[in-house]
Amino acid sequence: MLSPRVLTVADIKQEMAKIGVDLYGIKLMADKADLLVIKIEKVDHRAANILKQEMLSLGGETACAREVMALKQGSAPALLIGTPAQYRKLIFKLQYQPFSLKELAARIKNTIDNYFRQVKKVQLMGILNVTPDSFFDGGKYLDSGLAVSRALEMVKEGADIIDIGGESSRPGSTPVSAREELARILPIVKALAKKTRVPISIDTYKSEVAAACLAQGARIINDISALRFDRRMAKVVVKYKAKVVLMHMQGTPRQMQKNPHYQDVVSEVFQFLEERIQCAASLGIARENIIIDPGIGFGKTLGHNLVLLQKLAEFRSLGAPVLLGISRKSMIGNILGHVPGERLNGSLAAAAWGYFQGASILRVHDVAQTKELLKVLEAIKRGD
Ligand code: 8Y7
Repeated sequence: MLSPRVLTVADIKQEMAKIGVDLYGIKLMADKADLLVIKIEKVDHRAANILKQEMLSLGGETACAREVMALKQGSAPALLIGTPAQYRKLIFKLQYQPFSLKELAARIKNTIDNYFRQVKKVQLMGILNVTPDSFFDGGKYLDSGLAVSRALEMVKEGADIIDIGGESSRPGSTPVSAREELARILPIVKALAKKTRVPISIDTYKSEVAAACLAQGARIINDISALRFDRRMAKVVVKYKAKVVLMHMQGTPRQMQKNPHYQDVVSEVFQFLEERIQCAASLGIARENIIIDPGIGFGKTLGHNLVLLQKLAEFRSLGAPVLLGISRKSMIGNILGHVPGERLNGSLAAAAWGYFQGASILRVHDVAQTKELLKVLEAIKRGD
């Protein structure tokens, strides 16, 4: 029998080995099984014409609006279509081209490398809210002894990071002072840092809160403003060589859900994060200390959140680990019609999606349950 069947691209190398293709051949040919579409947001028309010709000559494509081909002055988006092998040749050929194509070639190379970089092991960030008003666990851990116990319990359950927050960022919530925020979380950070080596993350946008907690052993700053709300934050992160989460948010927690609006939510969030990475790096934060996050639910409608999740893998092109926070959020409630206490199944479904899209860190309330989910997914991925 001929038995023709479509193979999943993930195992192309394995399939080649099985039929006796030699190692060099595998290396050469596996690249041709992949088709990568790369969007460039703004290409000079003249450069786009060269990209069109070069990609066509390599058997690939460059798609752009008709006006671009008319060679009128200006710039426009373009979609490159090709295999990794074709991009390699393109990058080489662009070295000798004008209109900043050499720089574009370097960016394309970097983007492909970033996109294909494997997540070593997905990490779980367990959420600990020490607030009276967080939507799920608000008021539960106001006693610092209870809070520390819950954190240690999450460590036992498999948390790789504990994220401690002292100010709720739920839509319409009222800000608290740095003093109040510190009074809530600093005793917990102090006690916890002595009891576990699991990195402590501080969910704050205030440099004063960050500095005090980093001085007591916290290692990560989870800044929902991506260093925008407090101009001294970057300096504190640099001083303590901390990691920082740069999250996208449209507006401020108080009014972000009033009327979220985007032309193209994925492009806009992507470009925002690209700009914040550049800003953080220019202020002295090491690239390897930067984590990015599309900010599910922060100034976004259900539709915006769904499209961001659908395209989550695209954010890997930025070369920073991607954090996904979706646990028990209203987005899950909007789909299922459930209150926060009944959103575990939905949260696990979203976590599984995040895993397959290449998220590096999942921020969750339910560490034990998500850990089991990951164990099963990892076994399937490994195939043993
Ligand atoms: C996120 C977050 C919250 C998130 C990051 C909630 C503090 C709302 N969500 N931080 N914080 N990403 N990095 O539902 O998605 O937990 S608060």
